Amino acid sequence: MPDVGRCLVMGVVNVTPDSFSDGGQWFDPAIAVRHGLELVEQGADIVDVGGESTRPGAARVSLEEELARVEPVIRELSREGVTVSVDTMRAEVAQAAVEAGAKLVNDVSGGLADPAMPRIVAASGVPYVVMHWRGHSHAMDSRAVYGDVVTEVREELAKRVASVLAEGVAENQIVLDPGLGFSKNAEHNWKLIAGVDQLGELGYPLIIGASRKRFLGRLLADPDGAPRPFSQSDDATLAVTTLAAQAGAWCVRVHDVRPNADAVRVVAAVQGARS
Ligand code: PMM
Repeated sequence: MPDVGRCLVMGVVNVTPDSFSDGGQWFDPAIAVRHGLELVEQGADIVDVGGESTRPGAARVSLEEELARVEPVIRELSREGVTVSVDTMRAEVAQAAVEAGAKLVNDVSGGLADPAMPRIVAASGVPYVVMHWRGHSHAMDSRAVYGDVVTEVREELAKRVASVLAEGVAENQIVLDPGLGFSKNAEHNWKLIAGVDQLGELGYPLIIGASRKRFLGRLLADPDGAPRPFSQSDDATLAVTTLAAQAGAWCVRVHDVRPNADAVRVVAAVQGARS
């Protein structure tokens, strides 16, 4: 992974007809590749390519469909020299993606959806994002029940770490993610953002994905309570990026790259000025 002495920016390319905020926009492989290259021009360090929507309530796509969506895009972006990550819960997709040039596996299920995933990632040697997850899209909202969300997410992530290490993943491959919006309501998400430093105490790099999620739209609801549309929550995403970078996050996963890339550079400049 690029080591640039600041929080990294991961730009999102969802090659899906139905993703959370950008579903359908980059569904054509050539358009997805062009968008990935644009994100790099705008300052993305990593381009995250996904072929399965994880929005609440989404149905799963077949393995064949997911592969057909992501593989050509990953191959072409990698050929262009882009550092690509693959957003998948399937070991076979992760394997094909790494063979096509992906340099990171981003598994929103943290190895829970496909038991073969940790071994495949261990063999590949690439960094592995282990996200906090309590179940597939159809079930995730009903599992958003916590006493102390930061403590529980931290404990559940620690268990996932122990499990993937036992499967052969190396310590230095692991990146953790609290999984904002995945089996979490707005209050949980805010607590987790406030608790980034506590999650960092687990000793692994952290990635934070707040971009265009429902909790931002709810915070910014109009006086009648109608949530702000996703497309108008990018300034709020930027605020989360700034806070996360300041708190020591390793990477932020965002849709609107340029302002976030600017923000992490501002944070790095201020931190540099302090030391
Ligand atoms: N969120 C989404 C998809 N993949 N990966 C990681 N590591 N962290 C996240 O928070 C995350 C993710 C859902 O957002 P999208 O549908 O807008 O891509």
